[in-house]
Amino acid sequence: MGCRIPLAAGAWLDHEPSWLEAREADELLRALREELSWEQRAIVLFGREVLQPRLIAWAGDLGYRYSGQTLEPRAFTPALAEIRERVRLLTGTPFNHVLANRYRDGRDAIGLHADDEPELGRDPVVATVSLGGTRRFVLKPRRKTMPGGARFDLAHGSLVVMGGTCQRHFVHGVPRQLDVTDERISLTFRRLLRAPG
Ligand SMILES: O=C(O)CCC(=O)C(=O)O
Repeated sequence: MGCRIPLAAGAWLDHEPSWLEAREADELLRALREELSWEQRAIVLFGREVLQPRLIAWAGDLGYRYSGQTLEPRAFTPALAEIRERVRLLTGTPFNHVLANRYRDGRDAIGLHADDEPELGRDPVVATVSLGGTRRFVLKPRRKTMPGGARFDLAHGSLVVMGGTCQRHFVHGVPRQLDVTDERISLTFRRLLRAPG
């Protein structure tokens, strides 16, 4: 059974810990490891080029620009197309882009950030499927005066959907967890309204 975590100022987050059955999640993880072209890319952070501490792959009808890099349009593989359709049926959002993050172990991470690129529009819905090792998800208000936030584990086969004003008022991330040795892959589905200008 999933639950909605109510947040301040019109933001919301849904968490379905066992969205996929274990067998389906295992099969998807195996397919993604094989089908996707994984790479470690450099991004611009505080004006400096650094390697992202994780591998990425993606698929999308339009290019996606974030953190000073552009991901060119790339076809959805069969496994990505199938899971995108399932996420669309649940959320009602016609996602046209997916960014896959591969955390090789607990040393890989993604810092606190918002998915607030202009191409996503004002209040985007962003859905994340988690596969493999369990990692901690952290959501914090941007302003110290705003209440709320969340911190919970993302299990194999779970789904998180952020919506409303979440990207305007909150930042989220997956911090380093040095005790974690398992690999994790996340699929973050977005709907781009236009190509980057
Ligand atoms: O791996 C995750 O669960 C989060 C990924 C994320 O925040 C992103 O791709 O923007």
